[in-house]
Amino acid sequence: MIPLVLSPEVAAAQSDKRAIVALESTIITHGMPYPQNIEVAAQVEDDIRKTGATPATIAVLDGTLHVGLTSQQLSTLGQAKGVAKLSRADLAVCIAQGGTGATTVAATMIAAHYAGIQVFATGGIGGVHKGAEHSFDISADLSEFAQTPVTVVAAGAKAILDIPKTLEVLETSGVPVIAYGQDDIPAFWSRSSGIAAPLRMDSAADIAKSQLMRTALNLPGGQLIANPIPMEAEIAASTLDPIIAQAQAEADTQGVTGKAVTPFLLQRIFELTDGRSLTANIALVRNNARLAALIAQETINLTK
Ligand code: PSU
Ligand code: MN
Repeated sequence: MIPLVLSPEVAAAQSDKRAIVALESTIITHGMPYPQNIEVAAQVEDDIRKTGATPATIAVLDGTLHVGLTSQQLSTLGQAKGVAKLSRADLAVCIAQGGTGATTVAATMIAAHYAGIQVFATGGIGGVHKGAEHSFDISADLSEFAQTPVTVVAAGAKAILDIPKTLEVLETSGVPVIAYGQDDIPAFWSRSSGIAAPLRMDSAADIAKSQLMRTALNLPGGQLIANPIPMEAEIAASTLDPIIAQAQAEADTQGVTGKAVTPFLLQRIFELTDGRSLTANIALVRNNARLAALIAQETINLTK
């Protein structure tokens, strides 16, 4: 009934019960400029393959939900103009209307779970935007964590978001926010936000075990793993703070709202840092993919 296609690589990994890591596609269409978006997407997939796990990039192409894209499909999607950004509200509509769209964290979690994939790697999640007390701009990603059992590895909340408010919303929804290997919540481009993480874990095996334990306890929902950017790639928060403030002010002046906010801010920060934000973004996504592959492998080991 659901038009679903697994790539041959993902189908083979499924039937052999091998580790699979889901990847989102909004980061490709709305999160990074062309041509780096396609290069990074391919690189991240290869990072996962090198660990022995299988990558499954998720998108809707002409009304079909794809779990795993061929390199041709990735490249076409990465160059396409005006691709829809699909969150929880948009996924079924896009499929029903035969459309093409890239999946956000929320929609990727839904599709991954539907396809039986338990681990997903990305760069940054959506969260509570600065000024949300006026705009009510809170990403649907947060409520997805409360209901869909997928472990998501991200580099913490991006500094374009209000990190304390994002943590509060996740706490209210009962979502475990777990810093990997440190006490602080990482702040995407910087290793530390100066804010203590609610939880900490130091091994992929523990992360895999706690997701399985949630499910065993009949607790719905997933976990957010906040993995700090590699040291050599980080950008100091003091460098970024004024740039983020400028990008945010421009968004406010230009009346940017809704789905357009996150892509607008990312693009302006890319321009204002002369591309440095992108270099850091690439390093952290690859780092997250490698950790996600370890967690996926541990999950397989524990469920054998
Ligand atoms: N943060 C990033 N890069 C991204 C996104 C967020 O650093 O590409 C994308 C993800 O797909 C995320 C979405 O799920 O933006 C959140 O959008 P919104 O805030 O409109 O829910
Ligand atoms: Mn939003």
